[in-house]
Amino acid sequence: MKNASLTVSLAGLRLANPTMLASGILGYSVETFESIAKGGAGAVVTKSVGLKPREGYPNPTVVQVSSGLVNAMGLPNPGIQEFVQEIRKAKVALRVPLIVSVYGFSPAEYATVAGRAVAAGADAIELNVSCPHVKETGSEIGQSSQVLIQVVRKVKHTINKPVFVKLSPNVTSIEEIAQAAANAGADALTIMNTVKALAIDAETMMPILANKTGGLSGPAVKPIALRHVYSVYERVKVPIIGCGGISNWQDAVEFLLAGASAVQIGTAISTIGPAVFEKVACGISKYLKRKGLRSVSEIVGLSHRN
Ligand code: RRO
Repeated sequence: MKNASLTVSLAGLRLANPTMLASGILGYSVETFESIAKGGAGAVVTKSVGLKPREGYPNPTVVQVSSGLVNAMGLPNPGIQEFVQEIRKAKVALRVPLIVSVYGFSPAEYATVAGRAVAAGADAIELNVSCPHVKETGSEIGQSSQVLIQVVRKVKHTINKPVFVKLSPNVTSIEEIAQAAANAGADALTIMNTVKALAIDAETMMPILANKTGGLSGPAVKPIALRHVYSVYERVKVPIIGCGGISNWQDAVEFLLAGASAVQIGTAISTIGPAVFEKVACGISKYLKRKGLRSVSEIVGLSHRN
């Protein structure tokens, strides 16, 4: 039997395989994006960029805990004016779709930054409405259906590229928020951002991160993300990108079976390196072949059958 096809069509984008670099884990340079594409990623998502440059929080900004990382970087970024130069270079250098993650403090700001990113060559925009620890943006936008709808509508009116919305697990009903994003025109939903968390040092008797609280990522959050993907898939009819603790092909397959059309990998890069993408893609391919299936799309949502 022939090898299974790993190609995925996601909101109009063509991915050679269903793995993507998750926003946040790596910086803003073309060289980094190239190393991720060489590692086998089907697409890359940049760190979140806003209208103005931001320094982010002082160190320490990341701490390792059992089964994951807690981070509070505080949205450090060069601002869109500076970043468009990297987007332009990346468009020339990269053979995989480039998705620019965008944040703002108002619907108009999200739209302005998204518009500039698309003008510079972004293939799609991912709206960060889920950063757990920066005031007046991130999850403060994404926890209110009303505010989220305004942001998504404004961005959709401004650009003519696919708009992904990255959702927060730190809400009462992710299904309700997901439905609101879809109603407002989201082309895909990325589920999920980090889980609000805290690490304390017993010796100093203080929180470890300078910002005190942060967001947990890595294997510890995988079952939470999987559950959110599973339950949003039953409610909302837009493609889902699974994100949360994926570090091997089995994890990725579980997300596809739960209803994700593609998966994002972030924290696992810090332990496995960029080769994680090829390893995961190769594992999915062997799995499909072993099951006698011909394409990734055949297993999307398959765990929902009665
Ligand atoms: O920069 C951060 O501290 C950060 C962001 Br923007 C985000 O979306 N999620 C996260 O865990 N950290």
